Amino acid sequence: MDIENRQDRTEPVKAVLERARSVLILTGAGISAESGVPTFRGGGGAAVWRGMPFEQLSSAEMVEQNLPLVWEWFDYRRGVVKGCEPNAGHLAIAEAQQSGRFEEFTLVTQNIDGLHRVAGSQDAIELHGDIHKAKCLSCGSLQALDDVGDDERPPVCSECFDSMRPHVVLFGEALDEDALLKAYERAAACDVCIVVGTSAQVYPAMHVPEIAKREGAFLIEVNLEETPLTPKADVSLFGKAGEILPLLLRTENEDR
Ligand code: BV8
Ligand code: ZN
Repeated sequence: MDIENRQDRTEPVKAVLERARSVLILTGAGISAESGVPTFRGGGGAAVWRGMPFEQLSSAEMVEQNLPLVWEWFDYRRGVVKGCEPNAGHLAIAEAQQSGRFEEFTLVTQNIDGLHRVAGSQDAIELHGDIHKAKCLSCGSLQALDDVGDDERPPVCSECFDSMRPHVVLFGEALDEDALLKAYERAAACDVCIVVGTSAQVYPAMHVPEIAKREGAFLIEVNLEETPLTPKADVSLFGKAGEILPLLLRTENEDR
């Protein structure tokens, strides 16, 4: 089926959602774009900083080579996020979870901006960490960055006094096992998997929709453009997440 026919097929897709018992939503940077958070690969602006590509700045070796620069990079990114509010896409996902209309509702995000939490989503699986937290290099204890303040970089762990790093999974680093396994389990069990605003290039996060599809889920993609996931999706809804998700996730009788 060519792309044109897929566009704006929200109605039939809503019918599939009406029958769903378990829904899993995977989000990427695109869901925060309308909140003003730059994306990585769609020319959104975060791709290069101080002449370095973000993959190099956000890499495991950079933590060893130049932890102060890694802090500068994430403090800069946190500053950008601080001025951003959740958009209608984040809110539609939080409302769908709160509505209780699905027996099982799982939100998995690749984003580290915390906007799903601000929008009211509970228990989101943050596969790539949280830009608002610091993690100790030695004992692994986590601390909210608002508590450690901006004066000391790198922050000092209150438990063991070693240096702390951003609590973010960098390229070349393993994801949290438990978080990943939980995401895989929920993906294998879901009836509908909705993938929103991701260029579908980063692994192992992109195993999540692949597992869902393999185990029989109806796969819906919401993006501005085609991605490597498009050929695997049952439906791709092309457009802005902030416009499509409220249409897709809100039921008729919800007063809007
Ligand atoms: C690991 C935190 C091993 C940091 C991130 C070759 C092949 C396959 C894999 C690899 C490979 N070479 C290397 C790898 C592994 C690598 C990887 O997948 N690389 C890719 C790029 C090829 N993966 C890793 O390194 C992972 N670790 O493999 O470790 C290991 C195992 C055991 C022990 C030790 C080691 C770690 C990956 C996590 C890296 N950290 N983020 C930070 O934020 O700085 S990933 C980073 O990319 C972000 O988290 C981001 O979320 C993620 C994915 O990007 P997207 O979210 O998709 O964003 P993007 O800008 O790309 O796309 C935005 C999309 O939105 C676009 O499609 C656009 O059209 C759309 N959009 C825009 N506006 C809207 C919209 N859609 C709807 N509405 C809109 N308004
Ligand atoms: Zn410590």
